[in-house]
Amino acid sequence: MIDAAWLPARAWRAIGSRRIRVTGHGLLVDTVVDELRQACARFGGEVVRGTGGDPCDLEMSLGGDGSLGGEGYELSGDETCTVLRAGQPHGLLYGLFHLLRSDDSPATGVFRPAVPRRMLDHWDNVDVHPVMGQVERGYAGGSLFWRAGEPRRDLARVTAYARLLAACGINAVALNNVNVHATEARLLTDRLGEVAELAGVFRHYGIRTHLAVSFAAPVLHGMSTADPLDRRVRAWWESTTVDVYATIPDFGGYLVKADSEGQPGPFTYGRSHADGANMLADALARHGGVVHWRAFVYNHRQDWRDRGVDRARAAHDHFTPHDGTFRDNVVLQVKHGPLDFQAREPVSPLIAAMPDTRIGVEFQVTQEYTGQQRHVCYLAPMWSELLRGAHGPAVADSAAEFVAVANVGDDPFWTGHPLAQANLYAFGRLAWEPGLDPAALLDEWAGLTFPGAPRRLHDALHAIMDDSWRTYERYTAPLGVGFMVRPGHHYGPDVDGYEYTPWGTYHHADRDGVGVDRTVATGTGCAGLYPKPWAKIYESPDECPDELALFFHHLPYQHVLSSGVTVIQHIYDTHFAGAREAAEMRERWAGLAGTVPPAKYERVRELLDEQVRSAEEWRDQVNTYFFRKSGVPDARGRRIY
Ligand code: GCV
Repeated sequence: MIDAAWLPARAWRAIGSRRIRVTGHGLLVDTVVDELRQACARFGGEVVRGTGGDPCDLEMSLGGDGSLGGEGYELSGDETCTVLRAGQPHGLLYGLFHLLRSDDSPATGVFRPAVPRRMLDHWDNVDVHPVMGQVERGYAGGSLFWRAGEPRRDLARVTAYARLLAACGINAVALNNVNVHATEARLLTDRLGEVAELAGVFRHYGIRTHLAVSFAAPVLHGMSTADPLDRRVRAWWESTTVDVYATIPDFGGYLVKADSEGQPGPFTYGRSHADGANMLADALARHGGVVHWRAFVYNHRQDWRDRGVDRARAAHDHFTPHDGTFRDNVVLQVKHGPLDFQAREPVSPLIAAMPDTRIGVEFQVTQEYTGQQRHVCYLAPMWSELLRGAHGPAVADSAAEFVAVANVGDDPFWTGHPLAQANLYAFGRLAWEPGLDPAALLDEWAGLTFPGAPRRLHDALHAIMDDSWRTYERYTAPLGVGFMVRPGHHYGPDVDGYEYTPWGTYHHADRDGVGVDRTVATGTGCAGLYPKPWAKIYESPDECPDELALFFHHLPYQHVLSSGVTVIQHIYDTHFAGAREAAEMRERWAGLAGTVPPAKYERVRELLDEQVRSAEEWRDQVNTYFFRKSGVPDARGRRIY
């Protein structure tokens, strides 16, 4: 059984009961017609093709002067007839899903995506990796694409997935893990047929397929070097790329993690990231392909005692010297924060610092550091803050495209935690329109996922999910300092877990204070990498937003935050509050029996038990740690173990 997620049959009632005319031709027009025919077969409507004949309630056509662009569409009409017009078939597909999520009276106007590419990266392995499993940082079972080294033969699930992605606006996928092991490297060559098959499925929903490749691919295929300036290496990439396009004419391009966490890269040959990315870009250019070159580059063999080295600066320091030197078909893919997808980080200083480079901003829908799809953690409010620039430069102002690490697998509910589906949906929708309101998106997702559900279900979902990211933040690492997770798998608390390791992720707590001094005056200087006014704001402990206080400053426990509470009291208060809120979520959910399908209800119920347990564990470990370090008792006299 494949869960219909946000495309259940019932959601099509309003569309499927109409008389609909579709004009235009092409693969995606056929997809639209198929969708409509299935809906009409169920709800009594009718689809006619071509012009002429009796009037219809819904008219869908291609045409116009090109102003709608490749994916835009226009909705107009009156009570008797809705008119959907698109310049290209993609627009008809997106217009159709717009109608599906609107109630009876869709907003009229012109709709276009904010960015041309809205992409999901899958960290799927072909073989089961001994430590990372089938999907690296996957919390929803196995891969949709491979199982124990073999391609999955039944692609019905991939078809259903492609349809879900199109319905939220995604138009590109990378199939495999950016950590490219030997077997995955063959996807580019003798296992390319597997990629072609998957690309064939995604194509029907307007989604282009990309592949993560190893920078050392030429070496893995028998050459003596992968030097990007070596003529023979360039020729290898060119001819390999010709073969790729002969097999998959609409192939999207290559995704590369180079010189990062042990992956090979141009540094081996004394070359720069620009040399490496541009070589691949040259091989792809004449086919219309792009390189996504990841900026997640830092020293993971740090001496923890060396306070001058700062992982949060690393991507900025590596890449800004290359601004303006990347080819036009290179997208520099930058994680939204300078560390690694923590529940709270400032915006990466790199994002606004490369005006002459195409920046793709990477989010993490898979909940590696936000509860691993065992905790409810609706991430749209976090992404929305980053996009709008609530506490730093607005990501939406600098991003040329949006990418996210996917959270799906072969789990019956796609995402392990059924409510984590909302994160995938919301990412797609925010990538299309970054200004969307997270609470409105939750309504949209819930309206589609639970059509006809009573108001009290919607109210409860808001009560449980709207603030769930802040709840998670409250019971985990405080005030933007990050990490404090168990090394390796990253689930659950371990305050000093990464403190004396080479990974560069520290909180520097001692008996007097906590936090990382990233000021220009006395610290690593990271605060100074931001544009005005943020550099000045972050530099000052009094002006720095409380949320980021310990990211930028090492503060005494008795420092008073702008909220009026001391750092130590903030730690106690938020941890008690966060654990209590998790328990309240569980109570809310308990009242919903009978309003959602029993299997979903039960799965969420079980996971909320784990969330409450884990939140209490976080509360106790963090509070105890800081009580012991600081010796300062809780001002409200609560019990700290
Ligand atoms: C795919 C973090 C994760 C790794 C991941 C890496 C990356 O370090 O823990 O699993 O590797 O980010 O984004 O490349």
